[in-house]
Amino acid sequence: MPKPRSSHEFIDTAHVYLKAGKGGNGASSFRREKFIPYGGPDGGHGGRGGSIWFVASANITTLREIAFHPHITAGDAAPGGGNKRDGADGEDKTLYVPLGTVVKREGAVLADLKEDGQRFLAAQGGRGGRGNTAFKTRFNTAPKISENGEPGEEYEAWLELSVLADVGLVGFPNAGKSTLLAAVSAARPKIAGYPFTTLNPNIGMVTHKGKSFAAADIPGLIEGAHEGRGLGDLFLKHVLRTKLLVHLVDPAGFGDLKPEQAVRVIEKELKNYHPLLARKTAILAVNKADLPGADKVQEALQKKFRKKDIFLISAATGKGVTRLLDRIIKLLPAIKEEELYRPSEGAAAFRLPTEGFRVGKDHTGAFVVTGTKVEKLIAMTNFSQPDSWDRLRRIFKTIGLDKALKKAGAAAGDLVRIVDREFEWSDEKLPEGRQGKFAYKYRKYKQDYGD
Ligand SMILES: Nc1nc2c(ncn2[C@@H]2O[C@H](COP(=O)(O)OP(=O)(O)OP(=O)(O)O)[C@@H](O)[C@H]2O)c(=O)[nH]1
Ligand SMILES: [Mg+2]
Repeated sequence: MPKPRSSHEFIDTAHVYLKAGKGGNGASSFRREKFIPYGGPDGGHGGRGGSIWFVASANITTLREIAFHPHITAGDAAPGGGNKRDGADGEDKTLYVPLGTVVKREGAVLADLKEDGQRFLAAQGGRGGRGNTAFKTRFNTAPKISENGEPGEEYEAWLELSVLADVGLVGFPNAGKSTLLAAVSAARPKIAGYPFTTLNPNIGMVTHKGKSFAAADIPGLIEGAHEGRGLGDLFLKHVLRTKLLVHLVDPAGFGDLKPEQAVRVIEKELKNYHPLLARKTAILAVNKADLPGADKVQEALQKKFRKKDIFLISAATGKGVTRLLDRIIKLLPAIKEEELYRPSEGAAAFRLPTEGFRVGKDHTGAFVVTGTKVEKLIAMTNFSQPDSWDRLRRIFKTIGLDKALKKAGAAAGDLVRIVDREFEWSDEKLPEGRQGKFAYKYRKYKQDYGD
């Protein structure tokens, strides 16, 4: 499991391992009463395994907690008992994530958690196994069959935070991005007269003339950021979802770069990171208007970028800031948010049990059967009950597994492996009432499931 990127407070990715709770085993039991030596079946059902939920919360700003505790489990359920007692459900686990957290599995987006309180069922707990009361039929009034609980859903997920803000502040280090955010919102980012003061995104809510929007200040960019220079482009994903960029320009330029060159470098870096950033509406603003020469820089830039309306502001004195905010609240309502993370078919796609199965062969010549439905049947069969075992053989026949194995060349004595069980193939005619080609003989292949 890759280590979180840094031990710093702000963590925006987490690679986690989810394991929902196992369903409880069903019970096989019979009523005992005076004068009724052999009462009816009364085995209760197992409880439902606990599920894992992610809930978006405006009070959380980082994936830190989750990144440092990546093994996430929910509670197993209790088994059913006699006297029709059903087992207790396993406890759910709820994890709070910041707004803007995207959940991925095998590259597919399962969920994009954007709204406060939005819940996502990340891993479903297993169904409880049915007790023997459920298997009573007209022909079998005393079934000695009960199911094991279904295993909980289990997989590795990637969480990625891409903060949700309407406006992103970009530019070279030291341009005054944090100063501007502090001037217009209640956010208190660190401000200092040296580059790379800001190491994490800061978000502030701006209220201007009755309108509100969220603004994000990210660490400064330098040439080659998309190749990892400076703090690189690690933080550019946090402006991907903004509607509008405010590109702040230091009238002194940056290092040897003149302001005009500096503007072009930032524009190139944005474009190289993602074409979407180049397409975004961007406002250019020359900051530090209180310093001599800033107005000349603004005029010169205006001549070079004729199509743009270039602002002249001072984040420190507030000069020109009202006009800039006026423009932002005027533009924002008309800009549509681009759907970046479309939850494809969502988690449901991974949950559909595949009806089919595959028959293959391993290097020892044993037949290997795979498929979610078949594997689940194995997990839920109580092999200590001959009747359950019989039921499984019947199901294998019904779903065509016997035929498929025969077609694949299975002969008497061959081994058939499904998950952690090994069965012996039999060609013998089975006694009355018994069906299927799987011999009684079976053994566990790997670990013990504990039934
Ligand atoms: N004179 C003057 N100085 C300013 C103004 N705005 C910011 N500064 C100064 O510029 C320096 C850098 O400001 P920051 O807000 O930290 O710059 P930044 O763009 O956030 O820088 P990084 O976080 O390193 O990317 C600080 O010393 C500020 O006081 C302004 O309008 N006028
Ligand atoms: Mg800063």
